Amino acid sequence: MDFLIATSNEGKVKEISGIFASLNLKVRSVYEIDKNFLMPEETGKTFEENAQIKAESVYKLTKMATIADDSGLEVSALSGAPGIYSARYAGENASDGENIDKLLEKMKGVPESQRGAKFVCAICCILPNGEKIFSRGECCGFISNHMAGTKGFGYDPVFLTSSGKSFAEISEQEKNEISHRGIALKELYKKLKDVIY
Ligand code: ITT
Repeated sequence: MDFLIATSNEGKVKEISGIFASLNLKVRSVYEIDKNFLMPEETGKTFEENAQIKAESVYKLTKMATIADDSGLEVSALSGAPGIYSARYAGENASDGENIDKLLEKMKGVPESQRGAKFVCAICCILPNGEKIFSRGECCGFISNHMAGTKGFGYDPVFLTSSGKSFAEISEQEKNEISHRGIALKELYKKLKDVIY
């Protein structure tokens, strides 16, 4: 079965394609079907609600198997912020760099022992018959006080894994093995196996 990915984020397309290829599933971006596709407004209150809104918008248009990812960073010292607002932390249409600058500013002076954070990823998959399958992955780490590395996307340069390296310093494959997205997609695959094979 081929899947459409409902996202405008190239970093997600790359990672999801890589993980799905390793599971022998094929994915394409919705923009291959409709280059003018407009992502819906994310009006949900949870990662799961927003993932469902994105998946439904593509499913309604195509009636094809669709997956959408809503994800973000929850920082303990900031009471879980930026959370579902991670993409727009520094304002609507903020760049990754602007979001990171705001995060590092907010975390100024926070001691190392209190810099814990986790990435969360909720996936909503809709099958051609309309059945919905959800999965979630979380990955714990720390917020650095400076950027390191050039790989990945989003907050990767300031998210430290237990090895002390940032997500932007490790290979995509290494990230996929431990990341919130890798965990959520592997859980989705387990659920899908019962339905499509
Ligand atoms: P779509 O809604 O079109 O999928 P988006 O980038 O707006 O794209 P989200 O609304 O899910 O996606 O926002 C996710 C935010 O969390 C965004 O700022 C990402 O940069 C960040 N994020 C999510 N996963 C990440 C990861 O693996 N590494 C770094 N940042 C990540």
